[in-house]
Amino acid sequence: MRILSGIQPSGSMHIGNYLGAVRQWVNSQNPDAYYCIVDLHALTLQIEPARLREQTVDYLASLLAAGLDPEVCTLFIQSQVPYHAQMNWLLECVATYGELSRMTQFKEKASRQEGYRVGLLTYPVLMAGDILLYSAQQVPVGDDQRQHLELTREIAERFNNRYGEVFTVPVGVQPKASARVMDLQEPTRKMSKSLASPLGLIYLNDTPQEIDKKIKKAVTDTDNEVRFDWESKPGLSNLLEMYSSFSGESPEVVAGRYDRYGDLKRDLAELVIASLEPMQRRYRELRADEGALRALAARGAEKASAVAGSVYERAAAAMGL
Ligand code: ATP
Ligand code: LTN
Repeated sequence: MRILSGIQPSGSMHIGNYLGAVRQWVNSQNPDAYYCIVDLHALTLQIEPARLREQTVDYLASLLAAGLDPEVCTLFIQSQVPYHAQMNWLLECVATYGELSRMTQFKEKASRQEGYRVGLLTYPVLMAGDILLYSAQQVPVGDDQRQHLELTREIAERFNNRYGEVFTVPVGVQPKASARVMDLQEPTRKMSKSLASPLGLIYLNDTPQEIDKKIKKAVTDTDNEVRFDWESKPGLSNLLEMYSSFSGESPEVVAGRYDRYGDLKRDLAELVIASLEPMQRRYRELRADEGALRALAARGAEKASAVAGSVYERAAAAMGL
């Protein structure tokens, strides 16, 4: 199964990224799976160059620590495969201004700043290129990327109709649980790197004390009945679903074991701490050898380029270049 997905090296990786996307990557990795750290996407918002460089390596270590195996799949850095930027231009001449300006994520992010970059608007086109360059059949992503996936399909079909069959039309794949992990402080908003509220996110590298504190302070409601119900109990349901994602039980079964929010929070904190601990240990070992991480990314980019290059050439030729 040909798979491609990407993650932005902005901020630090959080459990929304892990449960919504990266854990699916690990479970579906195979010799035909390509995973990239999308550093070009990270330029759409303000980021210090030195931080971007550093975080890109952090992400390599985090993805390996989470369980990606470079002997099985291909892991690479987007900017090291120049076809992504080239394909972006071809597809900007296929996508329309109207459809890009209707993207929810664009409207949200643009409304929060003055003088936003053109890249913030065209970002889904770059993403479509990421996917189409690898003829991906499946794209494992969190729920927030559904709309961008739909647009990718639309662009692929339009291109194929206009210029001939070049692209595979991909489908987005969401996990059964935790496709949308909510912010612990504002449980009606998704946990997000770019809108980080200090206590709202659990990072994969948080200390046990930080995890404990954030879960204990998570916003719930006041009626004190432990019930899985997103409509009337978003904060509590978010915690139950998180529990269920780490333990493998259904959220209803977890809810049935508790009478008090405090007990659930205590056990959830313990479960999250224990689940992240082995990854944190591996992360520290891997991050210590930056040379090895960079060498691995270079090998990944070489493998990725061979695949992306041939699709790019076909797309360019089909358009008359
Ligand atoms: P931002 O919110 O600033 O756009 P992000 O936290 O969404 O950033 P990305 O690198 O853009 O991070 O996303 C990587 C993957 O993680 C994507 O597949 C995305 O759908 C998924 N993801 C992000 N946030 C969540 C979340 N709260 N719950 C589930 N999946 C998520
Ligand atoms: N837009 C995504 C990140 C992303 C991506 C991709 C995901 C960039 N390119 C290709 C899947 C496939 C996001 O913001 N989460």
